Amino acid sequence: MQKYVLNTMDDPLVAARESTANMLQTRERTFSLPQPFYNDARLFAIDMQEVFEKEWLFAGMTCEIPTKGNFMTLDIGDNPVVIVRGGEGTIHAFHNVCRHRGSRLCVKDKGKVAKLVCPYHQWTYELDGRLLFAGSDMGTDFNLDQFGLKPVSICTAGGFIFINLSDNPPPMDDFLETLEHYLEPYQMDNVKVATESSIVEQANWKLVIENNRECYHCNGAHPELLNSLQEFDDTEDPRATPAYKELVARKQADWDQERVPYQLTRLGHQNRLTRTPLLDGIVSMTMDGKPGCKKLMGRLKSPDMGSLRILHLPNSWNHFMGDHAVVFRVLPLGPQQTVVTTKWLVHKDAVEGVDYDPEQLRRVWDATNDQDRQLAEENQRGINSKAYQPGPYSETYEFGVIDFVDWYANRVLENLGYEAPTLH
Ligand code: 3BY
Ligand code: FES
Ligand code: FE
Repeated sequence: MQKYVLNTMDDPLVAARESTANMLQTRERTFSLPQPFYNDARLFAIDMQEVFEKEWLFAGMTCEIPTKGNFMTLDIGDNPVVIVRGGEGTIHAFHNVCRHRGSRLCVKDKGKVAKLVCPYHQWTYELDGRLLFAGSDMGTDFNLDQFGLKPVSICTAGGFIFINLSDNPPPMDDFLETLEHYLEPYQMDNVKVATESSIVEQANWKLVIENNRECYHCNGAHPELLNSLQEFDDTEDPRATPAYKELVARKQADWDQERVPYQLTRLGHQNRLTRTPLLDGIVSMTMDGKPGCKKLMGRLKSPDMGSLRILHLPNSWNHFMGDHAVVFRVLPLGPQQTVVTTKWLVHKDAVEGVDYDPEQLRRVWDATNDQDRQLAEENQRGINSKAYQPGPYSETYEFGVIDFVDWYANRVLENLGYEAPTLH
Protein backbone atom coordinates (compact mmCIF):
# COMPACT_ATOMS: atom_id res chain seq x y z
CA MET A 1 0.00 0.00 0.00
CA GLN A 2 1.25 3.46 -0.89
CA LYS A 3 2.06 5.39 2.31
CA TYR A 4 1.91 9.15 2.27
CA VAL A 5 3.72 10.84 5.14
CA LEU A 6 4.93 14.31 5.88
CA ASN A 7 8.64 14.91 5.65
CA THR A 8 10.20 13.21 8.70
CA MET A 9 12.01 16.46 9.52
CA ASP A 10 8.54 17.76 10.39
CA ASP A 11 7.60 14.63 12.36
CA PRO A 12 7.88 15.55 16.06
CA LEU A 13 7.94 11.88 16.97
CA VAL A 14 11.34 11.19 15.40
CA ALA A 15 13.13 12.91 18.26
CA ALA A 16 10.54 11.85 20.83
CA ARG A 17 11.05 8.16 20.00
CA GLU A 18 14.74 8.47 20.63
CA SER A 19 14.34 10.25 23.94
CA THR A 20 11.62 7.79 25.00
CA ALA A 21 13.97 4.89 24.37
CA ASN A 22 16.70 6.72 26.20
CA MET A 23 14.51 7.33 29.27
CA LEU A 24 13.46 3.66 29.29
CA GLN A 25 17.05 2.47 29.06
CA THR A 26 18.24 4.68 31.89
CA ARG A 27 15.18 4.53 34.17
CA GLU A 28 15.42 3.33 37.76
CA ARG A 29 13.78 -0.10 37.40
CA THR A 30 11.79 -0.16 40.64
CA PHE A 31 10.71 3.48 40.46
CA SER A 32 7.64 5.00 38.84
CA LEU A 33 8.21 6.37 35.33
CA PRO A 34 9.41 9.87 34.42
CA GLN A 35 6.65 12.48 34.07
CA PRO A 36 6.29 12.55 30.24
CA PHE A 37 5.21 8.88 30.27
CA TYR A 38 2.09 9.95 32.15
CA ASN A 39 1.17 13.28 30.60
CA ASP A 40 2.97 14.12 27.37
CA ALA A 41 1.07 14.15 24.05
CA ARG A 42 4.02 12.86 22.02
CA LEU A 43 4.63 10.04 24.44
CA PHE A 44 0.94 9.20 24.27
CA ALA A 45 1.23 8.98 20.46
CA ILE A 46 4.20 6.63 20.92
CA ASP A 47 2.20 4.46 23.37
CA MET A 48 -0.59 4.21 20.83
CA GLN A 49 1.78 3.28 17.99
CA GLU A 50 4.09 0.95 19.88
CA VAL A 51 1.71 -0.69 22.37
CA PHE A 52 -1.93 -0.34 21.31
CA GLU A 53 -1.28 -0.73 17.58
CA LYS A 54 1.15 -3.62 18.00
CA GLU A 55 0.12 -5.78 20.96
CA TRP A 56 -2.88 -8.11 21.34
CA LEU A 57 -5.73 -6.25 23.04
CA PHE A 58 -8.76 -7.52 24.88
CA ALA A 59 -11.77 -6.29 22.88
CA GLY A 60 -14.86 -8.02 24.31
CA MET A 61 -16.60 -11.35 24.84
CA THR A 62 -17.91 -13.73 22.17
CA CYS A 63 -21.27 -13.83 24.02
CA GLU A 64 -21.77 -10.15 23.11
CA ILE A 65 -22.17 -11.11 19.45
CA PRO A 66 -24.02 -14.43 19.80
CA THR A 67 -25.56 -14.81 16.31
CA LYS A 68 -24.90 -14.06 12.64
CA GLY A 69 -24.95 -10.30 12.00
CA ASN A 70 -24.35 -9.25 15.62
CA PHE A 71 -21.56 -6.68 15.79
CA MET A 72 -19.74 -4.55 18.34
CA THR A 73 -17.49 -1.53 17.82
CA LEU A 74 -14.58 -0.05 19.74
CA ASP A 75 -11.94 2.60 19.16
CA ILE A 76 -8.23 1.93 19.59
CA GLY A 77 -7.16 5.57 19.75
CA ASP A 78 -7.87 6.95 16.26
CA ASN A 79 -8.66 3.51 14.88
CA PRO A 80 -12.34 2.51 14.86
CA VAL A 81 -12.78 -1.27 14.74
CA VAL A 82 -15.88 -3.40 14.15
CA ILE A 83 -16.16 -7.02 15.25
CA VAL A 84 -18.93 -8.99 13.59
CA ARG A 85 -20.21 -12.55 13.61
CA GLY A 86 -20.50 -13.88 10.07
CA GLY A 87 -22.02 -17.06 8.65
CA GLU A 88 -21.04 -20.41 10.22
CA GLY A 89 -20.35 -18.62 13.49
CA THR A 90 -17.01 -17.14 12.35
CA ILE A 91 -16.03 -13.91 14.06
CA HIS A 92 -14.36 -11.22 11.92
CA ALA A 93 -12.73 -7.94 12.85
CA PHE A 94 -12.32 -5.03 10.42
CA HIS A 95 -11.15 -1.49 10.43
CA ASN A 96 -14.51 0.27 10.78
CA VAL A 97 -13.67 2.51 7.83
CA CYS A 98 -15.54 2.60 4.54
CA ARG A 99 -13.39 2.02 1.44
CA HIS A 100 -15.30 4.73 -0.48
CA ARG A 101 -14.33 7.98 1.23
CA GLY A 102 -13.46 6.67 4.65
CA SER A 103 -16.59 7.24 6.70
CA ARG A 104 -16.98 5.26 9.86
CA LEU A 105 -19.16 2.35 8.83
CA CYS A 106 -20.89 1.07 11.98
CA VAL A 107 -21.75 3.83 14.40
CA LYS A 108 -23.54 2.01 17.21
CA ASP A 109 -21.72 0.26 20.09
CA LYS A 110 -23.56 -2.97 19.38
CA GLY A 111 -26.28 -4.15 17.03
CA LYS A 112 -27.44 -6.69 14.49
CA VAL A 113 -27.36 -6.27 10.72
CA ALA A 114 -27.85 -8.36 7.58
CA LYS A 115 -25.04 -6.51 5.77
CA LEU A 116 -22.65 -3.72 6.75
CA VAL A 117 -24.02 -0.61 5.05
CA CYS A 118 -22.14 2.67 5.10
CA PRO A 119 -24.35 5.52 6.37
CA TYR A 120 -22.75 8.02 3.95
CA HIS A 121 -23.42 6.68 0.41
CA GLN A 122 -24.65 3.17 1.24
CA TRP A 123 -21.72 1.13 0.00
CA THR A 124 -22.69 -2.35 1.21
CA TYR A 125 -20.34 -5.03 2.55
CA GLU A 126 -20.89 -8.71 3.29
CA LEU A 127 -20.30 -9.78 6.93
CA ASP A 128 -16.96 -11.25 5.78
CA GLY A 129 -15.85 -7.81 4.55
CA ARG A 130 -16.36 -8.21 0.78
CA LEU A 131 -17.80 -5.17 -0.99
CA LEU A 132 -21.11 -6.22 -2.57
CA PHE A 133 -22.58 -2.98 -3.84
CA ALA A 134 -21.16 0.47 -4.58
CA GLY A 135 -23.95 2.51 -6.06
CA SER A 136 -24.51 2.60 -9.81
CA ASP A 137 -22.08 5.19 -11.10
CA MET A 138 -18.63 3.92 -10.25
CA GLY A 139 -17.76 3.33 -13.91
CA THR A 140 -17.29 0.14 -15.89
CA ASP A 141 -13.70 -0.40 -14.71
CA PHE A 142 -14.68 -0.43 -11.08
CA ASN A 143 -13.74 -3.71 -9.42
CA LEU A 144 -15.62 -4.47 -6.21
CA ASP A 145 -12.96 -7.04 -5.22
CA GLN A 146 -10.40 -4.30 -4.68
CA PHE A 147 -12.45 -2.47 -2.08
CA GLY A 148 -13.19 -4.97 0.65
CA LEU A 149 -12.94 -3.89 4.30
CA LYS A 150 -9.47 -4.01 5.79
CA PRO A 151 -9.17 -6.94 8.19
CA VAL A 152 -7.88 -6.66 11.75
CA SER A 153 -6.23 -9.75 13.27
CA ILE A 154 -8.48 -11.49 15.75
CA CYS A 155 -8.43 -14.55 17.96
CA THR A 156 -10.76 -15.99 20.55
CA ALA A 157 -10.35 -18.36 23.49
CA GLY A 158 -12.48 -19.12 26.53
CA GLY A 159 -15.08 -16.59 25.39
CA PHE A 160 -12.55 -13.73 25.16
CA ILE A 161 -11.97 -11.80 21.91
CA PHE A 162 -8.54 -10.31 21.26
CA ILE A 163 -7.59 -8.07 18.36
CA ASN A 164 -4.27 -6.88 16.99
CA LEU A 165 -3.85 -3.89 14.69
CA SER A 166 -0.37 -4.70 13.43
CA ASP A 167 0.49 -6.42 10.13
CA ASN A 168 2.67 -8.84 12.00
CA PRO A 169 1.07 -9.83 15.34
CA PRO A 170 3.25 -11.56 17.94
CA PRO A 171 2.36 -15.21 18.79
CA MET A 172 -0.30 -15.78 21.49
CA ASP A 173 -0.96 -19.53 21.27
CA ASP A 174 0.31 -20.38 24.77
CA PHE A 175 -1.99 -17.85 26.35
CA LEU A 176 -4.99 -18.92 24.27
CA GLU A 177 -4.50 -22.58 25.23
CA THR A 178 -4.12 -21.67 28.88
CA LEU A 179 -7.21 -19.50 28.77
CA GLU A 180 -9.28 -22.31 27.22
CA HIS A 181 -8.12 -24.64 29.96
CA TYR A 182 -8.95 -22.28 32.86
CA LEU A 183 -12.30 -21.26 31.36
CA GLU A 184 -13.52 -24.77 30.43
CA PRO A 185 -15.61 -25.16 33.65
CA TYR A 186 -17.44 -21.91 32.83
CA GLN A 187 -18.66 -23.11 29.39
CA MET A 188 -18.30 -19.66 27.94
CA ASP A 189 -20.78 -20.35 25.12
CA ASN A 190 -23.43 -20.32 27.84
CA VAL A 191 -22.89 -16.87 29.33
CA LYS A 192 -24.44 -13.46 28.80
CA VAL A 193 -23.72 -9.91 29.91
CA ALA A 194 -26.04 -9.12 32.84
CA THR A 195 -25.02 -5.48 33.07
CA GLU A 196 -22.11 -3.24 32.09
CA SER A 197 -20.55 0.14 32.78
CA SER A 198 -18.06 2.47 31.12
CA ILE A 199 -16.35 5.15 33.15
CA VAL A 200 -13.98 7.81 31.87
CA GLU A 201 -11.02 8.47 34.14
CA GLN A 202 -8.96 11.66 33.87
CA ALA A 203 -5.72 9.72 34.07
CA ASN A 204 -3.15 8.15 31.77
CA TRP A 205 -3.90 4.48 30.96
CA LYS A 206 -0.70 3.34 32.71
CA LEU A 207 -1.88 4.89 35.97
CA VAL A 208 -5.10 2.90 35.66
CA ILE A 209 -3.17 -0.35 35.17
CA GLU A 210 -0.58 0.47 37.85
CA ASN A 211 -3.41 1.08 40.31
CA ASN A 212 -4.92 -2.29 39.48
CA ARG A 213 -1.65 -4.18 39.89
CA GLU A 214 -1.35 -3.56 43.62
CA CYS A 215 -3.56 -3.81 46.66
CA TYR A 216 -1.31 -1.60 48.79
CA HIS A 217 -4.10 0.98 48.45
CA CYS A 218 -6.95 -1.44 49.21
CA ASN A 219 -7.08 -0.97 52.97
CA GLY A 220 -7.43 2.77 52.70
CA ALA A 221 -9.74 2.80 49.69
CA HIS A 222 -11.92 -0.28 49.15
CA PRO A 223 -14.21 -1.21 52.08
CA GLU A 224 -16.71 -3.01 49.77
CA LEU A 225 -14.05 -5.00 47.93
CA LEU A 226 -12.33 -6.04 51.16
CA ASN A 227 -15.56 -7.73 52.31
CA SER A 228 -14.59 -10.49 49.90
CA LEU A 229 -11.06 -10.07 48.54
CA GLN A 230 -7.72 -11.01 50.10
CA GLU A 231 -4.99 -8.45 49.46
CA PHE A 232 -2.73 -11.14 47.97
CA ASP A 233 -3.37 -14.26 45.90
CA ASP A 234 -0.28 -16.42 46.24
CA THR A 235 0.99 -18.61 49.10
CA GLU A 236 4.52 -17.45 48.17
CA ASP A 237 3.55 -13.82 48.79
CA PRO A 238 5.53 -12.49 51.77
CA ARG A 239 2.26 -11.25 53.26
CA ALA A 240 0.56 -14.69 53.12
CA THR A 241 -0.44 -15.75 56.64
CA PRO A 242 -0.56 -19.35 57.95
CA ALA A 243 -4.37 -19.00 58.00
CA TYR A 244 -4.37 -18.06 54.26
CA LYS A 245 -2.12 -21.01 53.42
CA GLU A 246 -4.42 -23.35 55.35
CA LEU A 247 -7.48 -21.90 53.54
CA VAL A 248 -5.79 -22.34 50.15
CA ALA A 249 -4.99 -26.00 50.91
CA ARG A 250 -8.59 -26.65 51.98
CA LYS A 251 -10.14 -24.91 48.94
CA GLN A 252 -7.75 -26.52 46.49
CA ALA A 253 -8.92 -29.95 47.72
CA ASP A 254 -12.52 -28.86 46.96
CA TRP A 255 -11.52 -27.48 43.56
CA ASP A 256 -9.82 -30.77 42.70
CA GLN A 257 -13.17 -32.46 43.35
CA GLU A 258 -14.85 -30.04 40.93
CA ARG A 259 -11.99 -30.42 38.40
CA VAL A 260 -11.30 -26.70 38.13
CA PRO A 261 -7.77 -25.38 37.50
CA TYR A 262 -6.20 -23.16 40.14
CA GLN A 263 -2.40 -23.21 39.72
CA LEU A 264 -0.65 -19.89 39.30
CA THR A 265 0.41 -19.62 35.64
CA ARG A 266 2.54 -16.77 34.38
CA LEU A 267 3.27 -16.36 30.69
CA GLY A 268 6.02 -13.80 30.53
CA HIS A 269 4.88 -10.68 32.29
CA GLN A 270 1.96 -10.21 29.93
CA ASN A 271 -0.42 -12.86 31.23
CA ARG A 272 -1.06 -14.20 34.70
CA LEU A 273 -3.80 -16.61 35.76
CA THR A 274 -4.55 -17.98 39.22
CA ARG A 275 -7.46 -19.03 41.37
CA THR A 276 -7.41 -17.68 44.92
CA PRO A 277 -9.93 -18.18 47.72
CA LEU A 278 -12.05 -15.23 48.75
CA LEU A 279 -12.24 -14.58 52.52
CA ASP A 280 -13.23 -17.68 54.48
CA GLY A 281 -17.00 -18.14 54.26
CA ILE A 282 -17.39 -15.68 51.34
CA VAL A 283 -18.26 -17.06 47.90
CA SER A 284 -18.70 -13.99 45.69
CA MET A 285 -17.77 -10.33 45.21
CA THR A 286 -21.11 -9.05 46.42
CA MET A 287 -21.92 -6.80 49.35
CA ASP A 288 -22.89 -9.73 51.60
CA GLY A 289 -20.46 -12.25 50.10
CA LYS A 290 -23.31 -14.54 49.02
CA PRO A 291 -23.93 -15.51 45.37
CA GLY A 292 -25.20 -12.61 43.28
CA CYS A 293 -26.77 -15.06 40.82
CA LYS A 294 -28.63 -18.19 41.88
CA LYS A 295 -27.82 -20.06 38.69
CA LEU A 296 -24.15 -21.01 38.73
CA MET A 297 -21.85 -20.62 35.76
CA GLY A 298 -21.07 -23.44 33.33
CA ARG A 299 -20.80 -26.91 34.83
CA LEU A 300 -20.04 -25.72 38.36
CA LYS A 301 -21.87 -27.43 41.22
CA SER A 302 -20.69 -25.24 44.10
CA PRO A 303 -20.62 -21.43 44.23
CA ASP A 304 -17.45 -21.61 46.31
CA MET A 305 -14.90 -21.28 43.50
CA GLY A 306 -12.90 -18.40 44.96
CA SER A 307 -11.86 -15.98 42.25
CA LEU A 308 -10.12 -17.01 39.05
CA ARG A 309 -8.05 -13.93 38.27
CA ILE A 310 -6.85 -13.35 34.73
CA LEU A 311 -4.46 -10.58 33.74
CA HIS A 312 -3.76 -9.68 30.14
CA LEU A 313 -1.49 -6.69 29.52
CA PRO A 314 -1.83 -4.03 28.32
CA ASN A 315 -5.55 -3.73 28.91
CA SER A 316 -7.49 -6.29 30.93
CA TRP A 317 -8.00 -7.88 34.33
CA ASN A 318 -10.81 -10.24 35.26
CA HIS A 319 -12.43 -12.09 38.14
CA PHE A 320 -14.38 -15.36 37.59
CA MET A 321 -16.38 -16.64 40.56
CA GLY A 322 -18.83 -19.55 40.81
CA ASP A 323 -21.96 -17.48 40.26
CA HIS A 324 -20.74 -14.63 38.06
CA ALA A 325 -17.69 -13.09 36.42
CA VAL A 326 -16.48 -9.53 36.02
CA VAL A 327 -14.34 -8.59 33.00
CA PHE A 328 -12.52 -5.29 32.58
CA ARG A 329 -11.24 -3.51 29.47
CA VAL A 330 -9.03 -0.43 29.51
CA LEU A 331 -8.73 1.84 26.43
CA PRO A 332 -6.75 5.07 26.27
CA LEU A 333 -8.61 8.17 25.06
CA GLY A 334 -5.84 10.74 25.45
CA PRO A 335 -2.62 11.42 27.38
CA GLN A 336 -4.66 11.97 30.55
CA GLN A 337 -7.92 10.21 29.77
CA THR A 338 -8.88 6.54 29.80
CA VAL A 339 -12.13 4.59 29.52
CA VAL A 340 -12.64 1.54 31.74
CA THR A 341 -15.43 -0.80 30.65
CA THR A 342 -16.70 -3.40 33.10
CA LYS A 343 -19.05 -6.27 32.22
CA TRP A 344 -20.76 -8.59 34.68
CA LEU A 345 -21.40 -12.06 33.19
CA VAL A 346 -23.86 -14.72 34.32
CA HIS A 347 -25.18 -18.02 32.96
CA LYS A 348 -27.21 -17.29 29.84
CA ASP A 349 -30.28 -19.04 31.28
CA ALA A 350 -30.24 -17.01 34.50
CA VAL A 351 -33.35 -14.85 34.67
CA GLU A 352 -33.08 -11.19 35.63
CA GLY A 353 -35.22 -10.39 38.67
CA VAL A 354 -35.48 -14.10 39.55
CA ASP A 355 -31.92 -15.43 39.65
CA TYR A 356 -30.10 -12.12 39.86
CA ASP A 357 -30.61 -8.42 40.38
CA PRO A 358 -28.17 -6.46 38.19
CA GLU A 359 -28.10 -3.60 40.71
CA GLN A 360 -26.97 -5.97 43.49
CA LEU A 361 -24.53 -7.74 41.21
CA ARG A 362 -22.64 -4.59 40.25
CA ARG A 363 -22.54 -2.86 43.62
CA VAL A 364 -19.05 -3.92 44.79
CA TRP A 365 -17.23 -3.19 41.54
CA ASP A 366 -19.17 0.00 40.85
CA ALA A 367 -17.94 1.29 44.21
CA THR A 368 -14.42 -0.08 43.66
CA ASN A 369 -14.14 1.34 40.12
CA ASP A 370 -15.19 4.75 41.34
CA GLN A 371 -12.69 4.63 44.19
CA ASP A 372 -9.93 3.56 41.79
CA ARG A 373 -10.94 6.34 39.39
CA GLN A 374 -10.44 8.91 42.15
CA LEU A 375 -7.07 7.42 43.10
CA ALA A 376 -5.83 7.42 39.50
CA GLU A 377 -7.05 10.99 38.94
CA GLU A 378 -5.32 12.26 42.10
CA ASN A 379 -2.20 10.36 41.05
CA GLN A 380 -2.36 12.13 37.67
CA ARG A 381 -2.77 15.58 39.22
CA GLY A 382 0.24 15.11 41.47
CA ILE A 383 2.36 13.75 38.62
CA ASN A 384 1.56 16.83 36.51
CA SER A 385 3.30 19.02 39.09
CA LYS A 386 6.80 20.35 38.48
CA ALA A 387 7.62 18.77 41.85
CA TYR A 388 6.95 15.20 40.67
CA GLN A 389 9.88 12.88 40.42
CA PRO A 390 9.75 9.09 40.05
CA GLY A 391 9.26 7.41 43.45
CA PRO A 392 10.09 3.89 44.70
CA TYR A 393 7.67 0.97 44.39
CA SER A 394 7.50 -1.42 47.35
CA GLU A 395 8.89 -4.78 46.23
CA THR A 396 6.56 -6.55 48.69
CA TYR A 397 3.32 -4.74 47.97
CA GLU A 398 3.88 -3.43 44.46
CA PHE A 399 5.72 -6.21 42.64
CA GLY A 400 2.77 -6.39 40.22
CA VAL A 401 3.33 -2.76 39.29
CA ILE A 402 7.05 -3.38 38.79
CA ASP A 403 6.17 -6.32 36.52
CA PHE A 404 3.77 -4.17 34.49
CA VAL A 405 6.24 -1.33 34.06
CA ASP A 406 8.98 -3.82 33.08
CA TRP A 407 6.67 -5.35 30.47
CA TYR A 408 5.67 -1.94 29.15
CA ALA A 409 9.27 -0.66 28.97
CA ASN A 410 10.42 -3.80 27.17
CA ARG A 411 7.61 -3.80 24.66
CA VAL A 412 8.14 -0.14 23.79
CA LEU A 413 11.91 -0.59 23.47
CA GLU A 414 11.60 -3.70 21.30
CA ASN A 415 8.82 -2.30 19.15
CA LEU A 416 10.91 0.83 18.59
CA GLY A 417 13.73 -1.43 17.39
CA TYR A 418 15.98 -1.27 20.45
CA GLU A 419 17.36 -4.17 22.42
CA ALA A 420 15.49 -4.72 25.68
CA PRO A 421 16.79 -6.37 28.86
CA THR A 422 15.60 -9.95 29.61
CA LEU A 423 12.78 -10.09 32.18
CA HIS A 424 12.83 -12.48 35.13
O1 3BY B 1 -8.86 -7.10 42.41
C1 3BY B 1 -8.27 -6.51 41.53
O2 3BY B 1 -8.51 -6.72 40.34
C2 3BY B 1 -7.24 -5.51 41.88
C3 3BY B 1 -5.98 -6.21 42.29
C4 3BY B 1 -5.65 -5.73 43.60
C5 3BY B 1 -6.60 -4.69 43.96
N1 3BY B 1 -7.54 -4.64 42.95
C6 3BY B 1 -8.63 -3.78 43.02
FE1 FES C 1 -18.96 5.06 2.73
FE2 FES C 1 -19.29 6.90 0.85
S1 FES C 1 -17.96 6.95 2.56
S2 FES C 1 -20.27 5.02 1.08
FE1 FE D 1 -8.19 -0.52 43.67
